[in-house]
Amino acid sequence: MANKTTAPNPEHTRTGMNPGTLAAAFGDNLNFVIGRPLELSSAEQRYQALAQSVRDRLMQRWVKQVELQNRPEIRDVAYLSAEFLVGPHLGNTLLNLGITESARAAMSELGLDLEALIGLEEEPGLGNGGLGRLAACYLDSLATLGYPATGYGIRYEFGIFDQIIRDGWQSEVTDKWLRHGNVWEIARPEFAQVVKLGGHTEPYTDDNGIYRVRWVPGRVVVGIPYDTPILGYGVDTCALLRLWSAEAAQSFDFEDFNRGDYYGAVEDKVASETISKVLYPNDEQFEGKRLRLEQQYFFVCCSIKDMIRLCQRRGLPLERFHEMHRIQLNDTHPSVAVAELMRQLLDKHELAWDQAWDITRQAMSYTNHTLLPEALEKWPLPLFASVLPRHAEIIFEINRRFLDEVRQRFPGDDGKVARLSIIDESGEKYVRMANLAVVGSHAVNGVAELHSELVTSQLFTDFHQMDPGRFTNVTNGVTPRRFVALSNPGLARLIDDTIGPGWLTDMSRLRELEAHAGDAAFQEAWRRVKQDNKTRLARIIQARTGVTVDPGSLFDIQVKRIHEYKRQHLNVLNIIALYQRLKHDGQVSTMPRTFLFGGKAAPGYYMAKLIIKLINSVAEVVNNDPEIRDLIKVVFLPDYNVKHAQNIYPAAELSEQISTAGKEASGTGNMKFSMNGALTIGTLDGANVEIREEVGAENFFLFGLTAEQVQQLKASGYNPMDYYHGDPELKGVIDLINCGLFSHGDTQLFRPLTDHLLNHDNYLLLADYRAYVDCQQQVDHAFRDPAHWARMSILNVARMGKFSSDRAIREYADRIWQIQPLERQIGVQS
Ligand code: F58
Repeated sequence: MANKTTAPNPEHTRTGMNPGTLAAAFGDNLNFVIGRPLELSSAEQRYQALAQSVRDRLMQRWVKQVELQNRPEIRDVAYLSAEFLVGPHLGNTLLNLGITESARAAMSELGLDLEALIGLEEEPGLGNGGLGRLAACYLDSLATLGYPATGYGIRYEFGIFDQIIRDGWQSEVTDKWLRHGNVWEIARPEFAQVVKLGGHTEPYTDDNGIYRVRWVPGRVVVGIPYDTPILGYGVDTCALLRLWSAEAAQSFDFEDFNRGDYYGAVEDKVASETISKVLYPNDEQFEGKRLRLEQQYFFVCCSIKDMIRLCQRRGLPLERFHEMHRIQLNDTHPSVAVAELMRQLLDKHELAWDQAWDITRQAMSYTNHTLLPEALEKWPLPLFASVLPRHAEIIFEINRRFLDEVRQRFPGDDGKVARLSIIDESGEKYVRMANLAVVGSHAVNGVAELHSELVTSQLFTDFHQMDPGRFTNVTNGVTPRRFVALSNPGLARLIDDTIGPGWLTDMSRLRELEAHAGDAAFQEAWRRVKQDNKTRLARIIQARTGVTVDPGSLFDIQVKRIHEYKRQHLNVLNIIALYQRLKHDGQVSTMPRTFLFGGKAAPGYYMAKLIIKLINSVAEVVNNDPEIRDLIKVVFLPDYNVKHAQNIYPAAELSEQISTAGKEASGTGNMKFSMNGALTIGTLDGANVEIREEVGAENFFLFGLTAEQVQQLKASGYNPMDYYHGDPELKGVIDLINCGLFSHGDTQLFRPLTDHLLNHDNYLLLADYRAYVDCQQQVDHAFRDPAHWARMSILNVARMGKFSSDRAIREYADRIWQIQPLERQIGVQS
């Protein structure tokens, strides 16, 4: 191989950044790590060799940082999250190292195509959607801004299922993402932790006569950490992603085995390893399964013990734990951390209650991501206590002390006590994890201004009244590195050429594009980038679905989890209305449009699955109707994930953000679309409100009821039938679904959906229908003026600075964690 490359300095094959050394590194790794000659290697093996080569360069930087960070005075962030949806690593790490072009040259020197190799990576789908992806964007920003940080989570053996569409229906296939191994992680068995589960507690008096409790577990499992450094963009700093994998305490029970009980011997191993086996694929729907609670406790326990280990390694007394570690709870999934840190400090390290509580509260902060009542976690007390008997006791004691305080401040207000209690005692007893998270944290934040307002006014009203200072807002952000530079290199290049580099780490600089928004030549270049991206996506659509779409048509896209509150079916109602108009009214014209959908439904969520079936059924009819003359096309792209998202956002012209106002906490897809020059059609929900404020009302297609109007309408007795009977077009659309036009004459197939809309319509589709279809006509009208559209698109990108995850992370760092970048922390001391 070496004779094919420019002679490299062998000392640098693990670290060198030029094409020659990268090619040599690739050859070395292919030979010595993978054990294959180039000629006989598979595409997968070549990917492995390239990934190994990039990993070496990553590790070089990580090792340096570990050294710098290993001081007692360094404060770090522990981001606790049951999900991290990081996406493929190779392309992103090349980008962040600044060696994409070197790698491309190195590969082409060997006759290989870099993009093809990048495309082979299997993404770790360790999350459901927005919440998991947010955690990944935050790691990118923490690394880029140089804050010392660890993301702690679970190394699920099976991530979110792969979605396939059969006869228009979703089916799920297990995601074997570790099939070919995972180059990016390093197992660290030396930092394994033991986790107790079940059993009972025993009180005792210690040698000093102090009352103590010991937990005698029913079983123990071991957590093995797997580390993936996440490199920042254009810097040498990394964040660490540390994911725990569950193993049996003894990999085999030899006693049972020797007795001849082979199955008994492996049973414990299987049960232990089940804990990190699979990600629960539900979004916005709480499922009170014992295994889920065990997963949550498993990773929280391992992570807290790991933080304590670090304190001890750096010689910091545990009394100062909170000075070293700031713990962010990404929703309530890790909120048992409040009780676990207390348990460690009290039972193991023998601190007094008040001091342990002080440390816990100063260390913890909690982010709320949803108001939907069905998503709020509450564990039946008997289940909770059987898995975590000691934590149940500690939570009771936290609650007793807290409610004493409440009673003192609000004497006689039993209603308030009942509402604030961590234990729901209104019927069967439950542990309310959100209440535990609020009581145990010094800061609680929502994820967009409107959401944070609703968090205090509707969800945690009583907590807010007691301590308003604890509540704050941090509007979500997304990383422009993955979602602009990596996904949309054409746009990134055009921006670089226009305003120079620097905007990727200072998104406010995009404002400089405003000066060019009206420039015809710039608009033309802008449109060309979009056109290329659309052409590429059209090819992908063709290859993956067989549907031919016109790259000249308006690309109107809704990609996100399928959920009634997100209202994909409102989008469908508009498509059917348009279809009807085109068929029956010869006067009607429309700009050609491609309606694209993508997203997974929770496997047990029947209505969401029926919505997918409806989309595919409408697609089948519309796409094959010769009278429509290909003016509109409807496509459902299967298996929406991070990798596919990277091809979708850059090609979008219209971003559908049409949730019922007050239901979408923030949304982050809305930001990714807009950063790529799509205009938004949306309600005043979540971060849409702030996006519209930033980009300007005239550059945003707004429709629909406000959150307040939604509440008023519901309070005054909403009757969807009134809208059905009051709007002949709407009635026609629903009747058309019911008459079997989209279901081969089956008049029953979509009844559950249409009946629900007509009789309940919890998410007010019918109330918002007229405003939505009218707004879609404004979109059609606006799209007829390419110069005006281009101007609006440019202004959207120019004004999206606020939604960089860098801004969000700085807010967390300054206002919640009180933490400085590593360089500054070291500077302060020396
Ligand atoms: C999402 N939540 C919100 N939850 O719906 C979205 O508005 C917000 O932008 C995003 O968080 C980030 O703040 C979300 O994705 C989940 O997927 C949970 C997974 C675990 C079970 C419960 C839902």
